[in-house]
Amino acid sequence: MSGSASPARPALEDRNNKVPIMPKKLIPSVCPYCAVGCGFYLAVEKGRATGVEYMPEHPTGEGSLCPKGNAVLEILNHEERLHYPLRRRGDEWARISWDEALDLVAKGLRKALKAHGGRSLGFLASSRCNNEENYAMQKLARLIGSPNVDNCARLCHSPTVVGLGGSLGTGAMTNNIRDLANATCIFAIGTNLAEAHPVVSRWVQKAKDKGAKIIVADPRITPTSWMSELHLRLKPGSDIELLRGMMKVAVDEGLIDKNFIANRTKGFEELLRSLEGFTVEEASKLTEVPAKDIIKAARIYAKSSSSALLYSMGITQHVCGTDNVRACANLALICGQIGRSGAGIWPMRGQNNVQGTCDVGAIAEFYPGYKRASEPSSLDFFKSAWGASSIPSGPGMTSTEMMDAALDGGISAMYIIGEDPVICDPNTSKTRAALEILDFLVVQDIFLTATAKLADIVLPAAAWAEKDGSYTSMERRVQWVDRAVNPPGEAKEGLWIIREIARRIGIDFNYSSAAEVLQEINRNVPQYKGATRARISKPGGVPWPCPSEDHPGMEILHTERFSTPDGRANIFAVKNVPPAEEPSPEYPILLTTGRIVTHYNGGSMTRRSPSLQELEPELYVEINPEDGKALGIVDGGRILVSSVRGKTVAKAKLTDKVRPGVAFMPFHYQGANLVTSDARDPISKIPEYKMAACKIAPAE
Ligand SMILES: Nc1nc2c(c(=O)[nH]1)N[C@H]1C(S)=C(S)[C@@H](COP(=O)(O)OP(=O)(O)OC[C@H]3O[C@@H](n4cnc5c(=O)[nH]c(N)nc54)[C@H](O)[C@@H]3O)O[C@H]1N2
Ligand SMILES: Nc1nc2c(c(=O)[nH]1)N[C@H]1C(S)=C(S)[C@@H](COP(=O)(O)OP(=O)(O)OC[C@H]3O[C@@H](n4cnc5c(=O)[nH]c(N)nc54)[C@H](O)[C@@H]3O)O[C@H]1N2
Ligand code: SF4
Ligand SMILES: [Mo]
Repeated sequence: MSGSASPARPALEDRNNKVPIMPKKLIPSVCPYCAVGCGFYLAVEKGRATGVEYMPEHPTGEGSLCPKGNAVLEILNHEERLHYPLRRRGDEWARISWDEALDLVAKGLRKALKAHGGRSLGFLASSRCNNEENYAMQKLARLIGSPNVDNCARLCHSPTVVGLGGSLGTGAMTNNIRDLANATCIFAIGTNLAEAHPVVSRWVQKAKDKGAKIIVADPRITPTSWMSELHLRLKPGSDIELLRGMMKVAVDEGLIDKNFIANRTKGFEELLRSLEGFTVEEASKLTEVPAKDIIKAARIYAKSSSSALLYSMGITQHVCGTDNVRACANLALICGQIGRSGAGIWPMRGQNNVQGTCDVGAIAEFYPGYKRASEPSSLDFFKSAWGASSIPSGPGMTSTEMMDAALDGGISAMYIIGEDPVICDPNTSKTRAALEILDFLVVQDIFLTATAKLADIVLPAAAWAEKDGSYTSMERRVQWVDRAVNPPGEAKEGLWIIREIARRIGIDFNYSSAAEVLQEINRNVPQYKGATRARISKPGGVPWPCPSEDHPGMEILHTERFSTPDGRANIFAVKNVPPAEEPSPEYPILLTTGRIVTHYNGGSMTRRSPSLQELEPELYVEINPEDGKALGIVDGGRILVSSVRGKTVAKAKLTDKVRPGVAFMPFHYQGANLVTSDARDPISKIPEYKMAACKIAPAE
């Protein structure tokens, strides 16, 4: 394999062996946290990672890293990393050998298979792991006969995959991150990029410095809204009304792009009909945003020469998440703000490899390359590609549906890689009960997470810098990372583990390296055809679609035609759906959850990272001082937050950043999701993390 920066190293086959010990060396790497995909160098001395050095030539980060990226070594070298396979007996853990562990896993999965068939098995792939591991994982699931393979995109951008995919033909970011600097208006709705994607805010700032207008739609005051000149502080869950109000203004004031609508879209007439009789005043009443601000936002967005629309969890994590996404697409389409430099839709994706995990088919609705799991032609293609006599048709169960199915007996065994549903799924009591009732659970992680603690077998995995493989960032950039150091103890590369389990179940996975799996991805995922290892090893890699080895990869999508079958974008006339849960006299506060800059998701890594943990050590809830006064809550006091599902203790932070009647809680700590709602969007099956009715009282 050519093009790699590091010396020839042994393949998976004989990987008991180690990376040779060399004097200090800088090895290119990619941040293992979020989907911005910043690059840096790992300084490796005597086989140990000793420093992080900046990579100014990286096209996205240009050398910058946020606090999490800067602190990666605190977790890579952490003393609590899993070192050995573990077997649980009651509350006791016993260290076992790899042979024993792999035999037990194969036995557990085979037993479920024999008793209840392939469809009784559930697989959670990991958006924290590389494309090669995820490709192997979904292939294993499907070769066993289970269509039930999913990943954490279910909890964040499944509405993008199905909603934006339906509108534009491709459910991915239309432009790249650098291109934000070319926008003259940036409309960020339901996304707090200054905290969740800090390095992206550099590009927003560059646009702003050149005079771009920044509009933020978020119920809360956030570091992102501080960057804006217009903050639409809408009522949570009213985005469709806001977007309809803006579209109504654009239509009435003749700000729409008639040529674009006529030549490149369909469905506009129906949208027009759905706006008949709707007024900005009504939108204002429903959203609690002043009518003049809705009008101002619409004018700026529609008139600007190139407007970027950015969105994420404030849009997707609702029972109407898919329709919210479609409404965002509608606004961009009728204003012709898509398919050009600076104009497009930027879904701000979450995990370092959530884009790639979906691309390579570790998702319930799709085989690799977004081939529909329900289409016979997809099955024919992969039967032939994999030399399989039968593979299951889908869609399989989503991760959220697997938990329900575990409770009613439809799923009896699960294999979870790099996900922590006990902390991250909504309604923790239910999740916990679902995982506890399984006949067999195996968890593969780098730490002993709350989820791993429920497993029968825990498998210690290598972290990103300890294995080879590729990661696809939110801007569709496929980037290769070489193994820089050895995993701790007996921890193994995920691909090796999956391969050995497959072999013990009688599936002949004979991959000798991640590079070999990438070659199979190049063959079977059309978007990745030219994304060969040599090409994606340079800083910044190559963006997909990359249809051939001499193609540079596409930075901007939909310039001439959309990727729908007829080349036209679909405008869907959508109407708002009320949240599943509204405040009531007993539960009068609307609780919304989300992120803070210092912590990351379930916190298995950042809460072990001393420099990050000391900044925000414990679970807190932001409450408006007016509510605080009425409820007898003081700033810094202990409070009890409860919903119909459960309760948790936290610290109160009294602040005007949230409006009266609304409270905000970061979910990075044990306990937050005891309270949240598991109501789901019927189309994408995403949970409504952003809306739960709760009551708050002093803890004593
Ligand atoms: N520091 C940090 N960075 C991360 C992560 C992390 O845990 N920590 N996680 C990564 C992952 S997996 C993801 S998916 C991304 C997510 O990144 P974001 O989507 O930016 O994160 P959130 O904080 O969940 O939600 C964004 C905003 O939506 C607002 N919001 C809530 N309800 C509504 C509503 O009804 N309408 C509107 N318009 N806005 C609303 C919230 O107030 C919040 O400010 O971040 C990634 N980056
Ligand atoms: N209340 C509330 N809850 C939410 C959200 C919200 O906004 N509010 N957001 C949701 C969203 S958007 C998401 S994406 C989910 C995230 O849900 P999860 O994906 O479950 O969250 P993470 O904490 O990122 O879990 C990833 C796990 O992978 C492990 N890991 C890291 N690197 C590796 C590796 O190389 N190999 C292996 N095997 N394991 C590894 C980590 O230790 C960690 O345990 O949370 C969701 N939960
Ligand atoms: S912005 Fe994301 S990818 Fe970049 S350093 Fe921070 S966490 Fe890592
Ligand atoms: Mo996410």
